[in-house]
Amino acid sequence: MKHCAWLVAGSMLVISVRAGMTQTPPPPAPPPAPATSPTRPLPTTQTPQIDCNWLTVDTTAKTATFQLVAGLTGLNGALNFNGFKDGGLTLSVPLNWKVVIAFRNHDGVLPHSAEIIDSVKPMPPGPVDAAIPRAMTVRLQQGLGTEEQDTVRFVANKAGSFLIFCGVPGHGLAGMWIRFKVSPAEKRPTLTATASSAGR
Ligand SMILES: [Cu+2]
Repeated sequence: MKHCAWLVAGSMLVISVRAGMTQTPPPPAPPPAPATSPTRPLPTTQTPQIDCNWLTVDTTAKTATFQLVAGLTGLNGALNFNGFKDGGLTLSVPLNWKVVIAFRNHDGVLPHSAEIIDSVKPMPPGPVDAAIPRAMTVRLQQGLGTEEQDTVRFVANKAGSFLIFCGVPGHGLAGMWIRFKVSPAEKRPTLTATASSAGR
């Protein structure tokens, strides 16, 4: 699994790995020769890629800032967060870190929202109480319109496995959720692609 090389202590440096979010036709020329530097294996499927700019870590302030983009791609009728659906992306943070979720709705059609909820079955049909105080955008049910933003700030003061869930009715059920973990064992936040579970 690919891991982003998130910053080193105290600095706000973020190492960017450009990911192939757009699907362009293959070039007519043959594929280039392998690079001379060590490379990551090429993805063999059309799985979405993590952009390391999405997560910024400040180890001094113990703050994780996550750019959460609703409808980033057309995947799942744009019912996705950062191009992932059905738990395919997991943000993990150490217990008691501060979390800033910079939410933006990039969907040109539908409104979206986001909240951290308990991992419950079945998936709720609409907004429920947030699992962690203040871990929710405004207008959970109505959603935020195209390119509207909301910044959510909370302290990850509860260890466990949660969901980042769109509260607009039906969206979570349709797969518009990713995972959020709060771990007492982890030393720094991470963002990883995880197995999605559409039929969980
Ligand atoms: Cu939504």
